[in-house]
Amino acid sequence: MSKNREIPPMHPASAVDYLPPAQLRDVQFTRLKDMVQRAFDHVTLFRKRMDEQKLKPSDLRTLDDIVKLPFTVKTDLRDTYPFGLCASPMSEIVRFHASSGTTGKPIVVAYTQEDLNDWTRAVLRSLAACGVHNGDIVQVAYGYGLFTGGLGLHYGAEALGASVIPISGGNTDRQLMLMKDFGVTVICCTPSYFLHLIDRATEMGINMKELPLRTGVFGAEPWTEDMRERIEAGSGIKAYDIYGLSEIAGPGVAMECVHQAGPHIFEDMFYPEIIDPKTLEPLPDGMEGELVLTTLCKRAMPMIRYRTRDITSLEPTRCVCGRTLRRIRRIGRRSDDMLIIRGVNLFPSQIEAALLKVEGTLPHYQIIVDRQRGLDTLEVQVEVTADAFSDTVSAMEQMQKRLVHSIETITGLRPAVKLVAPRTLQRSEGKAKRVIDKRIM
Ligand code: DLL
Repeated sequence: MSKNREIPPMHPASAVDYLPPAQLRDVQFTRLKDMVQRAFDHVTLFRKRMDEQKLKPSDLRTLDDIVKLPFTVKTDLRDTYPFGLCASPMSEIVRFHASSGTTGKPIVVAYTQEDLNDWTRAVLRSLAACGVHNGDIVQVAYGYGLFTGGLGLHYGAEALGASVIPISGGNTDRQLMLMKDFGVTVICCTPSYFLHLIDRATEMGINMKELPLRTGVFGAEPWTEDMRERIEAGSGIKAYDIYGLSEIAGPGVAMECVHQAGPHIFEDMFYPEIIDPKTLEPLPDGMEGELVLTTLCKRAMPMIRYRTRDITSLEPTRCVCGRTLRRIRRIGRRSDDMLIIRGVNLFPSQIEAALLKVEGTLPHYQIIVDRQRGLDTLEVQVEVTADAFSDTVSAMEQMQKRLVHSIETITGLRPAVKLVAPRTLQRSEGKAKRVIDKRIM
């Protein structure tokens, strides 16, 4: 079967992707003023910070004044857990999602129905940008649930008029069976999982190049141009980069168009800045730094100058597609120690919090991340006290089980846990080297 690569006519929701820059700035400024007023009126932490800086929403005279506003960081969500940053009453909130925090508790994000509609529109525009249309059969293999990937792509694809298979993550053989039997044309999952699907398809005697599958919508973790080449050569599809984060909405904050030249930010909804992560000073387009995003439409949980910790730059040139939305360079690293394992965010401090809950362990551990046949693996080596180490085999097994359970409860990831004798793990002079990441992308 041949892969149909015809580019569909522009979807009406995408018209705003092409707004003249001056008009786009007008839209951004009007929305920013409303957003800041809303946060000032309803979010205690934001109001307190504005008061400390002797700032009022009316001090925003132009869009560029955004640099005067205080930043928001991930720990603000932790410190106000679960609902402290909400600007809407519970009677207007219709959905929560959650993502990893830096300790035992997740960070929580809330949406009103209008927020969900806006997010759906952003995902619709994302899918339309890479040529997905009604008539497509879309397999959503991102996780459904508290993670934003599954439900985010689900509603966007439905709104586009595509037929959605809400299969969620995992169960690889079933994924491949449905892909083949239903004639799936679009797959949405993490790029590493898709590499795994290619490997397994080969083992099962399925030639992906002969399937109607033509488009992959890949994100939620860093990936490289090399991975794109491997994916495209191994499956005959076109692979597109989708970016997003729970704090801002979920997937669909930025998305590549058919030219595959870096994700366009939906700037009418999410205002981007790049700052130097050390000095916090704004950087011009083209310079690499930390991406800071301000939600321009969100009601339930406005985010003002949220420090994403993702390192990138804003492309100074216009894309050949004609969109006026700026593009970010592919995100390859972060300015903090967050790891992404099978699409799940993990902070080493969460592992530490989990270990502390189990008696007999020492505060020395090492996290070893690897990739086997496209799938990330996680091993945690933990030093245990001399007493615990000389205990019976069954006592050691019990302890190992408790550790696996504790880590799984806090992180959502089930690691292999290896107990080691005191003083086995290498000590470093300065900062302990907690993470060994052996993945080559
Ligand atoms: O990963 C939302 C998402 C779902 C995006 C599905 C794309 C597809 P979080 O779990 O909050 O949300 O993780 C957000 O993941 O700050 C980045 O560090 C990383 N990330 C997301 N997309 C990309 C990407 C979702 N395309 C964090 N490239 C972000 C590199 C990405 N990193």
